Amino acid sequence: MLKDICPFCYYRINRRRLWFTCRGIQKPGFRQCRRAINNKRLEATGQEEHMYPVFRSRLHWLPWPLPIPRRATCPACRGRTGRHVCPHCNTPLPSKFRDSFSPVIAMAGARYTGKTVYLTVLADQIRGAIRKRFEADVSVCGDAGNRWLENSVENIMGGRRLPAITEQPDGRSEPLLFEWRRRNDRASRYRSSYLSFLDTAGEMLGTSRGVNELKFLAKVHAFIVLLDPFAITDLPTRIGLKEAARPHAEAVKVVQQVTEVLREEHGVKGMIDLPVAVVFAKVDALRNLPELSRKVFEPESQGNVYDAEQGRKIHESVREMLIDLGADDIDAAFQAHYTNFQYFAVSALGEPPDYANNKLADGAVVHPIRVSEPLIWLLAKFGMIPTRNGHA
Ligand SMILES: Nc1nc2c(ncn2[C@@H]2O[C@H](COP(=O)(O)OP(=O)(O)OP(=O)(O)O)[C@@H](O)[C@H]2O)c(=O)[nH]1
Ligand SMILES: [Mg+2]
Ligand SMILES: [Zn+2]
Ligand SMILES: [Zn+2]
Repeated sequence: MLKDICPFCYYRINRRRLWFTCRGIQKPGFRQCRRAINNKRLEATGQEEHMYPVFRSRLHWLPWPLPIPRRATCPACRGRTGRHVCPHCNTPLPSKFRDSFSPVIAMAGARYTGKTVYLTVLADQIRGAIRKRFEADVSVCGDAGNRWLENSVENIMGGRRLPAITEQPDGRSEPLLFEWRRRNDRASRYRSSYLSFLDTAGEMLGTSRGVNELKFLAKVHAFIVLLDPFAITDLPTRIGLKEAARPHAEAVKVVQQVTEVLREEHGVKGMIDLPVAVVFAKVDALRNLPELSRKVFEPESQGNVYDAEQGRKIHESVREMLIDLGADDIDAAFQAHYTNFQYFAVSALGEPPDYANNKLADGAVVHPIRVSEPLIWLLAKFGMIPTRNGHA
């Protein structure tokens, strides 16, 4: 059984034991509750939004699986409410959060790897192509998430500008949360799950400070580790990469740090079984590299299932590329520590941008390559979409 995790603070919670927040509608004769900064929320997520008081249901102690009421009475104003919050960070949760399992996926990668561009393009595909392909009903939760996505899509796809460095002074920002509704077959009801993605600041990885700051990420259900192929040994020189595009941290160091964090947090002595999608970004720049299989640039799978065989082929191609490039230390690091990882090769932009001016190349449009595959693999792993030709 997968544990429930708050999609905002990444703490383990029990979705049948959520707290409530008052809605500010008091019972006649009682004084209305006031909104204020919630200190727990401020501390856990940095959110200063004013909100009504939170409390837990009087029936909180009932042993599971007795039904816990969906609504509760505010102890201060006696108003009724059905709005749930996370007991740890007090962030209001979407109304259907308690109805089914919701995967929380963290993304990590060193500075300049392409995380913000990737998340923007992926999120845009979740709302578009992925939604259609899997006949799901998808929406972004919350004003802040919608605003971030609109801005980011408009900048990259409309304005053809690339993002500035992602700043996170205290190491956190609010994750992007999607509601994903789909029925498993025509007869069944729609089920809602929530997908939470976090765009971390790259400065966390590749530096010694990194390990500590990354700890809060380690409790998630799955990881997308984005690696910069330009951070592989002498590859930048081989492909004649411009100085402006050269990365700061070696890919293998990034992998070692992620492993260290996961190991420590999960307290594992043996192998780490958390699903980890190991994603090489920017593969557009490797188009002419003989070590990378042409498979990566072939058309992607279609249809509303995850194709495990195709997934394995790409995995093997990337693995062979690593070995041929003399980066077998990266592969060795995954083989030695993870039981549940798979390689992916993606490009969010589809072709190299104008690195020096931080924008798309003249005349270029965004045409993503395989960006959705890591997510589709993970959705299949969580049983949210079907798989063919083997296991996810
Ligand atoms: N060739 C190529 N370059 C890319 C692609 N995506 C991003 N880049 C380059 O990588 C740079 C960094 O991208 P970001 O998405 O800002 O990277 P980040 O990982 O969010 O960086 P931080 O926020 O600083 O941690 C961009 O300015 C581009 O130059 C891609 O699909 N192909
Ligand atoms: Mg960024
Ligand atoms: Zn109240
Ligand atoms: Zn929380």
